[in-house]
Amino acid sequence: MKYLSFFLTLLPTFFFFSCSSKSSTTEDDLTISPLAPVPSEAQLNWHQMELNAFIHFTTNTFTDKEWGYGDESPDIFNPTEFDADQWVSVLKEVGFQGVILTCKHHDGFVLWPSEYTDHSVEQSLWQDGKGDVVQAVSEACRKHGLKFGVYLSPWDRNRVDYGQPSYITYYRNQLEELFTNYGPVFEMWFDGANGGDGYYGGARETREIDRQTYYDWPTTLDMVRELQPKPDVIFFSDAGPGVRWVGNEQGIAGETNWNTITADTLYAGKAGINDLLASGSANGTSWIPAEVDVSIRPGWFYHASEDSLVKTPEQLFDIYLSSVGRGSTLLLNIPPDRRGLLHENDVASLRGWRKLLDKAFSQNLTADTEVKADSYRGENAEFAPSQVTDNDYETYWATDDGVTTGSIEADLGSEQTIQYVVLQEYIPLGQRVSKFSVDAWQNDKWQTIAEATTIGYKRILPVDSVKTRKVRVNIEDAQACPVISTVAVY
Ligand code: FUL
Repeated sequence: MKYLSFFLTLLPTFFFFSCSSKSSTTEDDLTISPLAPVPSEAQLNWHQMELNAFIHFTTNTFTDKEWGYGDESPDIFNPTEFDADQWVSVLKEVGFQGVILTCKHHDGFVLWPSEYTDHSVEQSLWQDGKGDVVQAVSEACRKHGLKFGVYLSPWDRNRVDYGQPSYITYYRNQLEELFTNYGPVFEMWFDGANGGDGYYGGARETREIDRQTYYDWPTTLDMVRELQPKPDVIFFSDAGPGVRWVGNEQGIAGETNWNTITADTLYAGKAGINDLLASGSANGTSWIPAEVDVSIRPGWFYHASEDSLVKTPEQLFDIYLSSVGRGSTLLLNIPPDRRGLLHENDVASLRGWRKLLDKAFSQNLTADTEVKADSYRGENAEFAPSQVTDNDYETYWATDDGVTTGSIEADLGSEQTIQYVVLQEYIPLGQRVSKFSVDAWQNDKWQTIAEATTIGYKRILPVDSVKTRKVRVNIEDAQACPVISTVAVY
């Protein structure tokens, strides 16, 4: 036992040296050292979800506002055909893996019958005050096999004590209800928005809080972790710690997108950090990937005036490329209407988008083709180039330690027209690649058809209908030996 623990103590040191070593790999030492930081199990699961849906629904849906002031009467919340099953079955059909619901937005109206406030569905006309949106959505998620997540706005324009310590207790009490009564929660979303003015129990004034200290997030997050030890909750905020905001609401992750960032000086709502959030940093000290949140409509909430402005399938497809296709997860907002249903236009757009995705990515032309590389780790079959086309994320092509460049080539068997090149790094071992290019064999020579920087969990490069029989991916720079799970061509 003693020897084992001695060995375990040495393990990190061993990893450190072998990780930073520039010497080449020896035959008996082929294990690839993780390049820290690496994702937690929950973060890895989150990456693999790729598509999550956001649901914005509250009194705003009935007042036509985006940010309710906090003085709305609960009576106005009265969806006539509320059907969470319709929402979740459509979301499932088009490929979403999880749903995050605005359980309370900035106006403070609470979508479940909370013990701690009289400003909730319990005081509304909806289902005679007996309804519970959180329960309906979490149950529909369980029924359809989607994960359930919560958005609970820290800013509360209704609460009389917003700005005082007692409000933090109120916020934590609400979290306790959400994390105790509705089954597992995969992600908790707390955003940094705070416009200052509000109803605040009748005070109708502007209140400033110190965004860095007021909420005392570390204590709140520890409390949540205790409420739900497993599965781990992913905490979203500008600064993580689970996932970070991408810095814009247009659906665009950075062309360069590191999952790593140094969070020490970041906090939710901090000004001037949007570009950093979009790109992350190569030498960041924590794994906090960017989540791309964007709405299918101009607003986050339903407005009849925006029925004709629902993003088209083509626009959604572009957003998919600039989010999932840049190594992020897409959180697409689809706001239910006043009936309590996803609107026909939104549903039609989602279905059209799914068709485009299926059409674009249905036939991987590298599947079972011959692949070769200029080198592979220890010339051992475990790291052979064929691992990138076996449709198994757990297997990969890798080079020797100290070798941070390499080319891998797929022969498609006959000339094909290609539109997309899809690459995946094996991120449990860290994000490594910082520069790569893609060549196509044309007129008896290699022509560069795409160049980019990071790969991460998934990188999709559109190439403009290139006709070729052979495709070559060149890793031109990496922070450590590249570890590539997938090279696919469509
Ligand atoms: C922002 C909020 O102010 C918006 O209303 C919306 O909820 C968006 C997702 O986050 O911070």
